[in-house]
Amino acid sequence: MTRLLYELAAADPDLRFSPFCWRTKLALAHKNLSYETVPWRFTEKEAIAFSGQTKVPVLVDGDNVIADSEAIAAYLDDTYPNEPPLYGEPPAPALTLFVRSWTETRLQPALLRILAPDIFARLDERDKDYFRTTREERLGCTLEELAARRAEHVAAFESVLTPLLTLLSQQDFIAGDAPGYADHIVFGALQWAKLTSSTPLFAEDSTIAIWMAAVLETYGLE
Ligand SMILES: N[C@@H](CCC(=O)N[C@@H](CS)C(=O)NCC(=O)O)C(=O)O
Repeated sequence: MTRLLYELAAADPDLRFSPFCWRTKLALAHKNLSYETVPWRFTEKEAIAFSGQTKVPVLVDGDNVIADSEAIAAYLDDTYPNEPPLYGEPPAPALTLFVRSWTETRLQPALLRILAPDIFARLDERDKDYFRTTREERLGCTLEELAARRAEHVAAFESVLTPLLTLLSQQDFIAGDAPGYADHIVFGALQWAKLTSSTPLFAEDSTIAIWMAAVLETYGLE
């Protein structure tokens, strides 16, 4: 059986930059599950219509179709209980929810203000109008206005990072001695930044870069 993951791609089909898809890719690696990816662009809604919604990641696992990174993580723990758990025992699932909440309400919005113009430049031509319209509406300003205030947005991002840097100065991973789904969630956001930002947002010898490399190394990924 081939397991399929529909994953967001840029004009370059090898540039897979979605923070949510990265969560799922690390979750699959954590569960020792192999898969093939299907590159997908923002405007290819019909290609994932079978999943009943309009976003990626979408996982096709045999007869099961699961959309939404959170639903996929829960499905993987339910379906593959003999593989290492993503969430672990209580209270870890509840604490992971807090990490997700911080990532989605603080970290990713701060990054989107920096990255949106850079992502736009990397997108397939077919996606550009859609991305500009939806993101300018979401952010309340044009991509050009965002780019003009990049330094301000980078400073805001650095401030948002403080709790993560404090944590990683005391332990190797967010989940403790080894990465768990909380690490996958935050890694996805920072990998999105690493792959799309026109200028590096953290140095190669920074705490963030060292932690990201350790997460990848855990799963034998590059
Ligand atoms: N809650 C969803 C969010 C997924 C999501 O927003 N995916 C983006 C790619 S990073 C997407 O497919 N966007 C399609 C669009 O904006 O139309 C999850 O956790 O999987």
